Amino acid sequence: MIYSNKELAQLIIEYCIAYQVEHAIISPGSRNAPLTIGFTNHSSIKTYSIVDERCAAFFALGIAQQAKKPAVLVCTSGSALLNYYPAVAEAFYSNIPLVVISADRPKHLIDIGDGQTIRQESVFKNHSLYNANLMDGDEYINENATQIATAIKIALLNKGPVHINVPFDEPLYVTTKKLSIENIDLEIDTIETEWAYDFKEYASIWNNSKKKLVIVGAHFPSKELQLQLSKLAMDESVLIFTETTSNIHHSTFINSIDKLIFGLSDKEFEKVQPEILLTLGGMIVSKKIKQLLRIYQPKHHWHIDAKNAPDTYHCLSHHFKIDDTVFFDEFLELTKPASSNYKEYGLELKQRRNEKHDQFLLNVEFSDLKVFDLVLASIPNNTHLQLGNSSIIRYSQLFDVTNSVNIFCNRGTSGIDGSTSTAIGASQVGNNQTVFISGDISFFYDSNGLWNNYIKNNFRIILINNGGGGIFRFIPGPSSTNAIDYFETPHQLTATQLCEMHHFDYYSAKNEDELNKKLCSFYTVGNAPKLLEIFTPNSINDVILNRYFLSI
Ligand SMILES: Cc1ncc(C[n+]2csc(CCOP(=O)(O)OP(=O)(O)O)c2C)c(N)n1
Repeated sequence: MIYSNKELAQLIIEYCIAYQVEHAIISPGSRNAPLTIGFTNHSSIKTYSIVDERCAAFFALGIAQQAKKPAVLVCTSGSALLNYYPAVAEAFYSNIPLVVISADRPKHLIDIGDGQTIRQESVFKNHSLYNANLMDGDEYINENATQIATAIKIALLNKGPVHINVPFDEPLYVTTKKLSIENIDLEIDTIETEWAYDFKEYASIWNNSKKKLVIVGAHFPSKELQLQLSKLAMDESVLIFTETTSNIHHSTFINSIDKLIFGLSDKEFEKVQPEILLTLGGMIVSKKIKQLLRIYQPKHHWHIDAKNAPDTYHCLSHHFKIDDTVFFDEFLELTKPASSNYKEYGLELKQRRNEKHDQFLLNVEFSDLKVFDLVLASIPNNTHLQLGNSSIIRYSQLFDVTNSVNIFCNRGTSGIDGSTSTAIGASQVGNNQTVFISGDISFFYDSNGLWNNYIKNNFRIILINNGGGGIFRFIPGPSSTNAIDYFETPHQLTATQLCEMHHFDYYSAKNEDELNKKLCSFYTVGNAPKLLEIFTPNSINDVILNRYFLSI
């Protein structure tokens, strides 16, 4: 076995192993050599080499999102570290465990004119769960060990990003065959979660209410939760709204919130306005439901989450600080059905909207909306689907996706800067085929995401190229200005050359026939990953979407 002779590097790696870290993504540099030597020489950790730190961090985010365990990032000193920030912020808001490890110069070499040196300590402090600023010097070894263990443990337990900044003095490349930290106590505390709740008071309010709305935001697929929610939904006073990213499916749940509530008159929405709003899961994509519930507030808003309770609807009244499945285990025992026509009203609306939706899509012209209809219907069972931000995630909310498909999107910060990298990272975990659907601006933004050696042959990208940021034609505002180009950023780029450079098989379609033909064989495994670029007309996409909403 080969180790760096730096005790701090040895400590970090031993703790990562003790906490069962399995993936480390390393970006190149010299200051981080002790860590690079340490991680790459340890067989129980899979290492990846990714040059661009922004892409490396989103790639790690994708791995951690799927593995539900921390992925480690390792970079050199200077601006390298700052390039992790977008993914750190995304991890912070979407509760994904990341352990960022940055190499630094010892304190006395900061701000004195040494190259590639910036103020690195606690640089992510606004968006991280813990910052371990390690100290240089043998006398600090025990304190450093505690700091490292605390950081990794917090990432794992509290699910979010932590930062460990490690000062290394030169020489950086000296190795040894023996750990010099063997006498250090590497015992790891066991991780326990505790909770104690008396639900009786809440169950009594629940049982006496006739209109109860449950909204499920982004959630890792959970059969247990799905079952619990279907039991809850047997009650005719309960309506369940799910988002595409909730990965919860049931024929009596409302899985297209916007489709249902768009166009409701005030009187009609009053019928939907709940007495109790029970929320769980992460971010909600539907802007409309947030707007409406902020106006038509429920008497009670309870949020279930072991960690946070964002006051999304400006009326949060209680936070059940426990895991949602643990909550329902107890709560379902105490609930009784109430007679009500609340659920019936919601389901009638759903049926009407779905009929209109089908009618509209039957005859609609080739456009972003039609492309979504065709593409989502083509996704094979058991696919792992990653969605880009902007209109991609919004369009997908209007369609049914089969329940064997798991869906993810970076909604923590809704950035367009790392979706490709995240999808490729996510595809490293498990064997299911990963399909990534992206808009053109997001795709070209993160084109460095394709620059790595880990893209599997069964990885697929569907690029909907509408020649710019289509969302800005649809949302009110940009087109009323004389600066629309600065919002939409129109362009003539295509992905052909990127595909050639990164060894993707390239396909394209510009009408329905071509698209149907290309989709037929698109998912079958070949000798290279594939990208299908679909060109849609930006001049009518927004008109069609507006017509769609009016018609349903
Ligand atoms: C890092 C970052 N910069 C800017 C934005 C603002 N923004 C939101 S959507 C968008 C355009 C996205 O266009 P595209 O990916 O082509 O998707 P479309 O809207 O056409 O579906 C921009 C620039 C953002 N979300 N994230």
